[in-house]
Amino acid sequence: MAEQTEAPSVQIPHNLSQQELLEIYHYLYLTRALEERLVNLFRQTKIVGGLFRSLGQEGESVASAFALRRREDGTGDMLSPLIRNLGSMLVMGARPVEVFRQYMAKGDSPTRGKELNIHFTDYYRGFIGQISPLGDLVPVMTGVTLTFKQRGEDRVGMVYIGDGATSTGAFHEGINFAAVQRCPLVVIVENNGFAYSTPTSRQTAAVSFVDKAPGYGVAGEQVDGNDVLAVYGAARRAVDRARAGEGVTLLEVITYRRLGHAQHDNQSYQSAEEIGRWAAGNDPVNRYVAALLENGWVAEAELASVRAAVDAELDAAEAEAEASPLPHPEETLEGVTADGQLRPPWTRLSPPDPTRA
Ligand SMILES: Cc1ncc(C[n+]2csc(CCOP(=O)(O)OP(=O)(O)O)c2C)c(N)n1
Ligand SMILES: [Mg+2]
Repeated sequence: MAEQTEAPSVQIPHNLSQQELLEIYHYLYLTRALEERLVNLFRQTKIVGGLFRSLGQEGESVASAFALRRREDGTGDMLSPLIRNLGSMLVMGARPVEVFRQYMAKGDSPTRGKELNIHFTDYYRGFIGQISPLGDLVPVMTGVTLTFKQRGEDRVGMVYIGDGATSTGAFHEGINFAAVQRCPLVVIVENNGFAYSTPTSRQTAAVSFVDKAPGYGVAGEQVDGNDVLAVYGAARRAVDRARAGEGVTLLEVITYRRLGHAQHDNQSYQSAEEIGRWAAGNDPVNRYVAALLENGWVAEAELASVRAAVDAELDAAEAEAEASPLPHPEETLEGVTADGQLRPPWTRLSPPDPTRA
């Protein structure tokens, strides 16, 4: 039994309940623990392709997605995550076993071994998996939210974009059109200091990304991305604005990429001192836990029972995914085209006739 907490002297912000605070903690811990297990699998060469971590950014992913209306029947809000938004996917209902299977390219993974990591989509749970060309999901989510508006559906979209990806034409076209159409869209610019090895200062001459909001005629807000409750509050305001028909918000979250671009990147271009500073005093999970305990909003025993439940869930999910079969080779071309018919490889100008091979 979890011990009873005393009535808190400081009010929990943003109308969150104690239960919701624990739910947020569940997703934060789940994201970090799941990624740590993925690192072990990567080192055992059980992961196919790269491994991208969100260490230090779990807070903004989880807290922003938590502001959305989450349903599993295709009537809720919708988000489009990036490679570092595992936390957002989990909040929307992605299951750890699916993530393990994806990373291990198993035959029963959501994309049946055809896509990597967290690149998968579920319209019912409300996530549209990212594609590699950066920035392109902004116009896609503009289209999605324009559809919500035209159909009169009470739904909101959220799209994440890195500091680096704001330099693409797609970002500009997408946010501009969404602004003009007053789409119910929240654009989250994750300013984590780097785009691969390029620092943010070489990405834009603007002092900050939120300064771009007035240029597009949209609402703008900047928030400390490692303050979980502040991110939730800002995302909540942006989502409420969108739902009220007040159009787009550009929300800049300030955070820091504490690891390299992916596991293969030794981040030699980042200063060890700077990484250490963010790790020691500015870890989003530690800061969140400190706020919960200092204000008496939850008890340590309740956090411990969340961790125990997540660890057990991950043990089961990992074992299940390890036991999953690899894809059958003959499935390689199945589900690749919409009509299900096999087409010659588009990369060849004069495709060979397979019946004569
Ligand atoms: C249009 C395009 N250009 C380049 C790349 C290669 N690329 C993949 S991730 C990345 C860095 C992205 O940085 P940022 O947008 O800041 O996101 P972060 O990795 O920091 O989360 C680059 C250059 C790409 N996928 N798409
Ligand atoms: Mg970046």
